[in-house]
Amino acid sequence: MAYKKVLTIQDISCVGQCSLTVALPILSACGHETCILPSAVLSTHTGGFSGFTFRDLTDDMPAIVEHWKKEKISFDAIYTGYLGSIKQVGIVKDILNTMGKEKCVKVVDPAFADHGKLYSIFDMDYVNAMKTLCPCCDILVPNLSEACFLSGVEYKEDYDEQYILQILIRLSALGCKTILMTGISFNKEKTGILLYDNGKIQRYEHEKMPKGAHGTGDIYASAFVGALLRGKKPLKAGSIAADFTVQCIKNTQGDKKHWYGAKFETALPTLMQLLDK
Ligand code: PXL
Repeated sequence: MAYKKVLTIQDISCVGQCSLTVALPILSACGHETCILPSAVLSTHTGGFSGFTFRDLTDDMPAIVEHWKKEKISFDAIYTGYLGSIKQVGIVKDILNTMGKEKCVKVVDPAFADHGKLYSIFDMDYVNAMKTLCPCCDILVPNLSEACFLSGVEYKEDYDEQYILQILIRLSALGCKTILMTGISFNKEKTGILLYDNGKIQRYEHEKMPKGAHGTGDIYASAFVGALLRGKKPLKAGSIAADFTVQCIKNTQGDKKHWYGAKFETALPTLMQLLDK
């Protein structure tokens, strides 16, 4: 198996099982060297905790990247998630454009909204800045809320295929080459992922969980990148990531004290099995 070097850029939420505390172990478990560039350090994530601390690391980034350039460090894949500021989006754009090896796989998870609402620190200026990353990545991995904010289509919970197609066409117009949407459901029983590539749509349906868990977008995107770098095709990598995420939610359900994240660690053996299939 090829040994890949991946850079992931997202925050460190010290407590809360999201962003880097999820991406690093999942990508490592998939067998990849995982380098990190923290976008911010927070005491906890922002979804349900109050009074969290937030240290924006935007100003540290240029010197870190300069050092890497001097050391001739480059990456087989770059995967970005929750970022700390609008200024940082510009720095990340430069990283996507300059720090990849030839054939570097670039995955952008917009990571700024859920359930039709922006996460607490973000506003429409941030959404507009994120649009500028769309042409710089190979695969955009938005949930429905992020896809709506980026495309300017109103968020709905009840929708049909035409509605999703309209979103995909508008996202493509922003310069997205391939789009992998998660949590797309056209009926009550099932949900699934949808891969849009050059006007072609492929889908994978899976079990719909009655209740999600915080951080599952990061779990999904990390497992997707991990599987992709193991040589899986995008739809297969997406289906592995989806099945793993469902298992993470199942392993967390029923534990009321664990409201802030998913116990993804307990499902890593499932991920290993899915990768070997
Ligand atoms: O899981 C996305 C995420 C990442 N990082 C921080 C967050 C959130 C979602 O709320 O608050 C800090």
